Amino acid sequence: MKSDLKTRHGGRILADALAAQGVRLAFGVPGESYLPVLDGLHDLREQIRFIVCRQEGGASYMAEAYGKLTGEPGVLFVTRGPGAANGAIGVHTGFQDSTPMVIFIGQVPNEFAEREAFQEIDYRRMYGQMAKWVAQIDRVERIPEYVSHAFHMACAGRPGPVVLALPEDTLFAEAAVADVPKHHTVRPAPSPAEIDEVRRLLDRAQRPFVLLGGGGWDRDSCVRLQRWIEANGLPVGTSFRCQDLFDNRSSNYAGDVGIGINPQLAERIKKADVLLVIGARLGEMTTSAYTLVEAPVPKQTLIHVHAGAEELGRVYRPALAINAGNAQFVQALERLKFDKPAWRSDMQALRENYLEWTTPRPMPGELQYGEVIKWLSDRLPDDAIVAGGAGNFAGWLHRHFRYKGFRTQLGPTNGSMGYGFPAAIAAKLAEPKRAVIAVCGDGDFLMNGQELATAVQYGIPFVTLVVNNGLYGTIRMHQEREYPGRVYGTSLQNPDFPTYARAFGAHGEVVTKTAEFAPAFERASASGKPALIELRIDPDAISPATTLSAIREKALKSAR
Ligand SMILES: Cc1ncc(C[n+]2csc(CCOP(=O)(O)OP(=O)(O)O)c2C)c(N)n1
Ligand SMILES: [Mg+2]
Repeated sequence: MKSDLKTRHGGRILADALAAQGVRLAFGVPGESYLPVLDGLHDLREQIRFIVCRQEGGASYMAEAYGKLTGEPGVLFVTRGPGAANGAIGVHTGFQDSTPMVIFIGQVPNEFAEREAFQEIDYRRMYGQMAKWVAQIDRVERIPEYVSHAFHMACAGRPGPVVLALPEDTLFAEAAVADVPKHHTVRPAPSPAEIDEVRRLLDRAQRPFVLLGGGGWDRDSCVRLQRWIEANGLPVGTSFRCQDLFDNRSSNYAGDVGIGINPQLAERIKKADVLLVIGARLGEMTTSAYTLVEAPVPKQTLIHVHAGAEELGRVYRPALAINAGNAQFVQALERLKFDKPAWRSDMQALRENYLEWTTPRPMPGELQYGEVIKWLSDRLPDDAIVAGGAGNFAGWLHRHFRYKGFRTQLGPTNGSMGYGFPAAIAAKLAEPKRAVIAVCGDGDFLMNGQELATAVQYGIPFVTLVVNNGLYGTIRMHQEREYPGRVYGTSLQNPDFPTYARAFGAHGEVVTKTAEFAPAFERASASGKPALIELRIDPDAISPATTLSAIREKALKSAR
């Protein structure tokens, strides 16, 4: 049979393997270490679009965002050593965010291995803690097998990144091998006995709370779960930066359980008798540093549902641990029915509190950033994708934006700066018909501002907001609290952002007053180009809840 197969070089075998896995988009920065792959991708350019980026950090965030948005592995190509080092940020993000990704890295030829040859790194050691699996393909004829294994591994159980290193000789070598069909996504289902136990525990609950989060969700499961939760009158929250798993307009939605959590919601979660957690790991950000749920034995009766068996019992000893995929669990849950008037009245109180908590309050300065977010939340189409990064500017987004459906939010749960802008590029490439906006800080944006060149090169139109306070504001806030008045290393001198955007061929605007925002946004959207709007806010407005001066005063007072 083998004689029927065409001989191909390793790069072409790899490109064909990606096409067989259903890959449509890949991101990367080229290197001489993987020229045969570029040659293979050249042959398949009608099937797979290779998006060439300006820095591997941006490219790796794009691959991560693609994986997060579509549920299919985001594919990244980086060169050895330096490329691998730059690209690590998206891999770390993908790991903590449970995002399926497959990362291909060039490698020195096998004949030079272990000499510390030019740009040589042992990727098994380098990526050991940030990837589900790291391997090196030493034989050209095994490329299809390794790629199939990598795609299975990235999607199975708790999704995550997989790294494959490609020694140069493997790519230049030729072989006649068959392709492998597209991977399956393998996730466990709950047993009938486990679902009976869920019924028993919920049936005696007076103050239950449902918490959704983590990776491995799909649109259908979110819609069905919402229907089930609404029919049964349960209150629900979402874990840190997973706010789009439940329509925030639903009267069952009580808010996000993340940084800067509504204190009343935090209290309510602490006092829940049964906590049904679906898909969330219950990480540090979601548990307010392990205070909402005590480790290792929670006060609440914890029902923890997670697709990764290794996550169950890792921090918390649940009353009931169920190893199941979200879709499989939701399907089984639909068989249960409850009629508890007490749950409904509790839910209504939580909802009223949520509505009050998320109403923007006045902040110092002429530009009311909270009102801008509310305006966007009210005006953008329901399926618009909002990509955010890390920094205090994101606090307004978390609090005042209402996410209306699955994958309308892209954010780094590992708190990694520089994410929003490249994530928005990937989102617009993956979903060209949907509106996309990026919300960035001034520090955050410039970590990957160079990808404006990529957005312009590929003609990707979306609007980016850069919230400029001239500060690494988050760090300044902590600095003023811990060492009041001793400001150091947290001030920024910024470029003129609209001019910077225009230099790349993008549209640029600055907004200094609330009323200027709507017309600026309309102009930016109508430009048909990548567009940047700088929002110049008062640096004292450090969060939706307080000011820098108030933090400093309080810290000084308690020091006296
Ligand atoms: C890659 C990375 N580097 C550093 C940090 C630490 N850090 C967290 S927030 C922050 C400041 C963010 O500044 P900016 O984007 O201007 O947002 P602001 O807090 O001012 O709203 C820093 C430096 C981080 N989270 N990620
Ligand atoms: Mg800032």
